[in-house]
Amino acid sequence: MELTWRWFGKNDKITLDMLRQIGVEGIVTALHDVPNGEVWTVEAINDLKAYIESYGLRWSVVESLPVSEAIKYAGDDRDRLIDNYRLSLANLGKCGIHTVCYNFMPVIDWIRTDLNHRWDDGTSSLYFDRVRFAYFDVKILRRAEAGKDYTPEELRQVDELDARITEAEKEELIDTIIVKTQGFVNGNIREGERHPVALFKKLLALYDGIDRNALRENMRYFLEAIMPTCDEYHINMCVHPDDPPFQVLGLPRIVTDEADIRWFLEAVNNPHNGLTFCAGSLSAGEQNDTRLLAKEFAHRTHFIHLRSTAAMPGGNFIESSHLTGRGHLIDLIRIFEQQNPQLPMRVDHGRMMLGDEDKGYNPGYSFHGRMLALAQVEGMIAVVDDELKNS
Ligand code: DNO
Repeated sequence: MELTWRWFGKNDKITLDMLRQIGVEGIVTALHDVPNGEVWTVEAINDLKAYIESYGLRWSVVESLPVSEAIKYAGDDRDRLIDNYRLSLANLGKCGIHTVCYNFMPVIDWIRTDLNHRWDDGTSSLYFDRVRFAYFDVKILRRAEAGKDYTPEELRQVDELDARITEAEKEELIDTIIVKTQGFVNGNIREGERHPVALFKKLLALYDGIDRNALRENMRYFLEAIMPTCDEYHINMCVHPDDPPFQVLGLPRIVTDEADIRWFLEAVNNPHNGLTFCAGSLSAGEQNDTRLLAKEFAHRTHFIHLRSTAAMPGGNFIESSHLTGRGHLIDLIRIFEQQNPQLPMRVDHGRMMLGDEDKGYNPGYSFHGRMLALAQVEGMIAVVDDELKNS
């Protein structure tokens, strides 16, 4: 595996100098300043690429080239936006960047309810609490159909929480779900947005009447339209699974499990239409066994995210150590090293530890925590490679 690292551009407090020292080979990044839907120019791509290369590193993967909302809900200007997307892909290809990660999640990218869930040892991880999420849905968004999505027991706990939650905690929950986790990856909502709940409701309304089938058709339309460009410029597209991999807020989610993955790979059966194998996202779904998924889909995987989760009672989950949990990273490394040892891999998220807390890093993207995870993963890879050599 190529050891890569998600780096957020020239303003990232974690510098390329630091990354070179800890053994990173490839960079995963995006033109974060270009608004969603606008074309990534050859000049802008080459400028960032040259900067990365000046540190002896390479720009291995784009994460993400965002798919505008209007492409996902089939708005009036989707064809114009798809044309822009194709131009960006062509420009990336001309600059020698051939792996592009994206997602097809409506409105909201990944979801967590707590960014600082403490472990006994004093470190912290990201956490998803189903009752807190239900609280956000039922009591803060007040979504009309929300009651149907939760069990009577969950709704009882929501009421119980309502009796004791403080205004500050409510603000924090809103900030976590809509702003902090989204601002840096999703062009819909920016840090500093003054009315996030109102804006969020408007975005949700764009998907009224769009069910899983409609969203699937919109994904097929998008993929069919971009594949000729991918063929011409040798671009490997790799969709990121939905995180967490289940339906939320009445929105359809269509990259959640084996059947979903098989569907989009077969719907547009072109090797350039592939998957980002995110072990963390997939393992948060109780229906998923990451080892079976990796065996089935390794041949269409273009990019790997190594992270693990531990499922907790009641549908809650925590991002666990990379050595434990339902990600089964050792087994995944065995499968992928045999299938294609060149694949780019980044460790995804890490704990907050040893002073990461006050640096203002994007949630999940700590320095020490990810460095520790990278070292653990490198160790696993070395053992697996040794096994393979001697087998
Ligand atoms: C969060 C990430 C996601 C991912 C995008 C890819 O940490 O895993 O935001 O980058 O969904 O498009």
